[in-house]
Amino acid sequence: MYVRELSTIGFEVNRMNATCYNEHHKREHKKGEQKKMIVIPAIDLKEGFCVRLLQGRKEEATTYSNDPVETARRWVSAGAELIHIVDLDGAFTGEQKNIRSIERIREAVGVRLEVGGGIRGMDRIDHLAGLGIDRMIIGTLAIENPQFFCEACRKYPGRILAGIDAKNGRVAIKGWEEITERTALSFALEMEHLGAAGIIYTDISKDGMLVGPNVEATAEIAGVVGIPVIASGGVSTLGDIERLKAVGGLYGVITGKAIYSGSIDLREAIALAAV
Ligand code: AMZ
Repeated sequence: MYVRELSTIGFEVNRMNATCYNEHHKREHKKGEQKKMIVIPAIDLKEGFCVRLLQGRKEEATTYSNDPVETARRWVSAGAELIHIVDLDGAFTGEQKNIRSIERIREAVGVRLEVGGGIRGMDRIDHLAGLGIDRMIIGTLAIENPQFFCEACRKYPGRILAGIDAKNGRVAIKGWEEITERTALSFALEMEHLGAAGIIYTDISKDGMLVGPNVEATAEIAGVVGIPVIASGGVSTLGDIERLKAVGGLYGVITGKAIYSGSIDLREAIALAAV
């Protein structure tokens, strides 16, 4: 299976500008040697509110706060060193709608911030970088325009992450309302080739469901790429964090609903993952 996937990648990459390879990230990240992970709290923004969705469906939003800055401060005071922010309006429509909230979070906290959702052009990346956002996450445009993804990686080395959101192993885009033919595995390999600084792998059927992460699929992705992988979707207990740690070599895990609903205490999760 891997052979077929890899040859697909070779074909796709060959069609593109050969100068677009970024060798710098290759195999720098040593897999399986360490179990320590960071726990990354998520702030998903919809019309300025902090929400959580069920399996990404916008009509099933639960609002947790009308104050994203206060939420960010809360995660920082629990020990977060990196916050994952998604502009959901941006992901669904392609037009970022929560930039002001993101800007205010940036002004309020000193920890690293990664932002995705609605990044559909270099001007959007430039703008976020200008605001002091540390890492930008690209999903839809990485599928639609790999050349662009590659150019972004060259312009912002170490700061562009591929957001790979999968449903039954196939990559979803545009707010997860469109499922492509691409397998998450082949896409992950392509993203690594093109210079991604890391991969955020989300299992859509688990997201917001508090049913436990898809450990097998995450391990499969982490097993084939040499860049850092962050697991996302479904984490609901400290046991889930233990299971992801046991995979070995995962850079981190994103948690959303679990910390908002209180099924996980962020401080405890950070401490557990850090050893
Ligand atoms: O919940 C959703 N429906 C959703 C979501 N959380 N749709 C997209 N996203 C996130 C992805 C990634 O971080 O996980 O938005 C980012 C990708 O956005 P885009 O606009 O580049 O496809």
